[in-house]
Amino acid sequence: MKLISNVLLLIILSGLVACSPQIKKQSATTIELNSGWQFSEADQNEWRTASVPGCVHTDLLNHELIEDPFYRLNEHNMQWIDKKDWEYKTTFTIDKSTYSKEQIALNFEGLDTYADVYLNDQLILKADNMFRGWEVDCKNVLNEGENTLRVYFHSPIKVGLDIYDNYPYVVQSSANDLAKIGQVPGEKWVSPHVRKAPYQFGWDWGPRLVTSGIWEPVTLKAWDNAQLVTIHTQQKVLNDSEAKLTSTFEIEATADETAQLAINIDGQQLANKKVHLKKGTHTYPIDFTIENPQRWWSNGLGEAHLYQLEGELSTSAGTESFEHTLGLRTIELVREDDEVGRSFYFKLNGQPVFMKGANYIPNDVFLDRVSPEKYEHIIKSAADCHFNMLRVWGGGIYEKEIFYDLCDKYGILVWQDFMFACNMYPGHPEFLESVKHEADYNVRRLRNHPSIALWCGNNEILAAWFGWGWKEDNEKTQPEGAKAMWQAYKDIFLDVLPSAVNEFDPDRQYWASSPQAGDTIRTNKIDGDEHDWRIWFQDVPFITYHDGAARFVSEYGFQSFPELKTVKKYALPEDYDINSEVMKSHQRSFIGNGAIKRYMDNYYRNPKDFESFLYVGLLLQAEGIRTGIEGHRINMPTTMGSLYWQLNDVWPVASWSSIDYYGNWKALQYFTRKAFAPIMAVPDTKTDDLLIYAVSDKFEDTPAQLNLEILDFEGKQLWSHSADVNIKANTSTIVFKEALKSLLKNINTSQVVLSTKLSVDNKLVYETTSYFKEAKDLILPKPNINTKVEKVAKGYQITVSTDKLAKNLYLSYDEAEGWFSDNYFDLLPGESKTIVFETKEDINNLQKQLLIRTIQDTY
Ligand code: BMA
Repeated sequence: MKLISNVLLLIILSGLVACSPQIKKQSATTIELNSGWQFSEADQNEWRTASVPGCVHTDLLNHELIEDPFYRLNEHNMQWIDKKDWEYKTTFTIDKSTYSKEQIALNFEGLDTYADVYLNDQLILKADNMFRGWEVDCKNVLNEGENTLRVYFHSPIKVGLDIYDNYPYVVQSSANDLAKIGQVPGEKWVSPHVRKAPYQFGWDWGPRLVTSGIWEPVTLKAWDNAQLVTIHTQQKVLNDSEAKLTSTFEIEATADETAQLAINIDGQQLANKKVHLKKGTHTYPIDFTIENPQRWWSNGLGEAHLYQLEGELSTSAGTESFEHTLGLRTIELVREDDEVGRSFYFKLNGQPVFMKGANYIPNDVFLDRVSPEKYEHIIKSAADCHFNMLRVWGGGIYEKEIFYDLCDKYGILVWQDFMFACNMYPGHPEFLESVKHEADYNVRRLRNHPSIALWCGNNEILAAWFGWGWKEDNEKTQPEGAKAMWQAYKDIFLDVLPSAVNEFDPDRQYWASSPQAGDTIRTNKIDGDEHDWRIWFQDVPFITYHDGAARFVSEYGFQSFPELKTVKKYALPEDYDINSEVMKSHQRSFIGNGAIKRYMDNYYRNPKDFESFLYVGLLLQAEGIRTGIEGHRINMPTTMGSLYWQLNDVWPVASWSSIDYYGNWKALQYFTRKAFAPIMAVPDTKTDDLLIYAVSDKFEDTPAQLNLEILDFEGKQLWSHSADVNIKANTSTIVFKEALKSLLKNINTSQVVLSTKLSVDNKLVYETTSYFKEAKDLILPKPNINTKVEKVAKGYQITVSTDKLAKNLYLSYDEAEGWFSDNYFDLLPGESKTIVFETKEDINNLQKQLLIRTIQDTY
């Protein structure tokens, strides 16, 4: 009924207001200014074509003025770039009708970082923060006809050094600021002072390549009467029969005027309203109702249903619209006292949901290189592996729109950090002002995305201040500085940022630091979120993950080098040794190689060569983090989140990532698809009993069949067990328990595999293999593996079969780009499996080119 009455109203009103798209009179003209740009080193007058959006490094690369910065040790020779100033310029023409508009503004959506902008040689803007947009009125400086726009970028290092040298104390940074590689005089940490992507100054998985450039689009907007600045849509009521919403229009008007607002959902007008615009910038709410709403669910729990919202402002000058996607859901971070301590879990649409996912960093050190396809590949990979959350970590960037659009679409919730990580920060008024603008800008930009679940102030600063000795060290060496740094912490993370959330996105919660326990303490196991780095940094075994970790594990991880195919892109055969200069330079963790080696010795036999080392290293990481995910999930509902460190890479490197820089899935990514499965079984063979946990994310109990088998490596069944089990909803339950001593009485545990299968309605929903000994202690026979390769529409289909256990079978085409539908899996004796290698390339001599490896080949 409601809809019909709105349609009628529309017909009546259409006589008054131009509503149909065909007859829409544009009230605003928007011109893109992203072409015709040139760049030059400042004062050198050597102008060459440039890309906008872009950066100086990729422009130099496109002109072959520098070599590939990722290749071998090239990064070290490119440190001069960030010590120079650079200029960008373009010309554009303004026609009469645009020029005659009342208001004309230039919009810079992102300038990296210290940028003086000149229009027709007149300074119109001095920018100093990469993370915000800038709108500049330019009517008085603009010409009808030709105009020149010039942007002068000051070296962020030189500006940073200037601030650093004149600052009353040293702002504590971490060793992630690779000032030494950056060849910064005195190895000074300038990064805390510069509001620019922290990871470009280096990180323990990243190169030191500090860019300058116009990294987001530039537009010019001209308008008469009024402009629709933005819309914020808030959900007031959501139940099965209706969603009541309010869209608040922010409108800037040049004079008082009567205007018309309208809301269209999926092309249908649901509300309109006459408003009296007041001169200046003001807000105007309009209410509307969606009948029988479809909810937005996170991946795995239902459809991530999206509505398309279009808000229209019509004045006597014409109609302007603003669009955003709309997802109807409730989300809440639940913090309640309980028998363990205090909960930390997300409730989506009223249901507690275990968060499965990873930490996300930018996809390149040069942001302009990340194609829409790359974004989609990364987020679709996460969704395909049952992730429902990514944490946009605070040392990268507030991501581009496309990232959140994809998360909305694939049902991936976003834990959104503000861009502050592992540094203390200055707290002088100009800095706080800059941070305030940055926070306001990004909260306003992103708040309509249903995927965003939480705003978080920073990464590991609270932990560093209280737990890494920063407080004590600074209190000793620079007491006044220590006081000032803590005050700045409170100002930024307990005032400026939460105020921005409160003001512009009051429906979402704010969490000051990750990790944090309670409201103040850095970390503990009973309250808040936790970064569990005992594994990796403290050398404890992987099984420690089963110890009943914290309430929500927002970081934990283990490194690997990428596969050989990726190593080949940055290293020569003569570098194939993890201690070579090139490989060491592509390993940024100060404990990296040693930690990998020590853990490898605990679980695997010594790999016989470099290629074997890479492959075993990938398995080591995958097994370790699988143990982590399983440990967290079996601890449900005490633990309600497992976000490992880290999903992706910014360059080809040894890191904690599960997908390498080129988009190849490491073994870990394949393992997450199993470990994050909606229903899974976790065999635990590490205590006196064989325990089988069944874990479910479903909201109803699932009757299932459990099948267990112990097989020798030739395929002979030595023991089996089948039972009907009830898999309890949204928790973890033990569905099998038997003393290992009696179970393994006559069994040689170095020669057997345990196969665990869960079936629902006679359909296999989960299977996994486990062992009673570490891989190094297994006596593995040499399997005979058969392969058959056929061309299929998407690429090639490979069928593999084996006579004996093929442990962690790995397939690769070193020379072809593509993606294997499965890899690094155990193939049981007598089993066969069909895998698709998706590729656009034609591969000659397929059978020969296919490389196959199992653990048995590594020693
Ligand atoms: C955490 C992250 C990153 C870092 C990772 C590995 O501290 O927040 O700072 O890269 O650990 O050391």
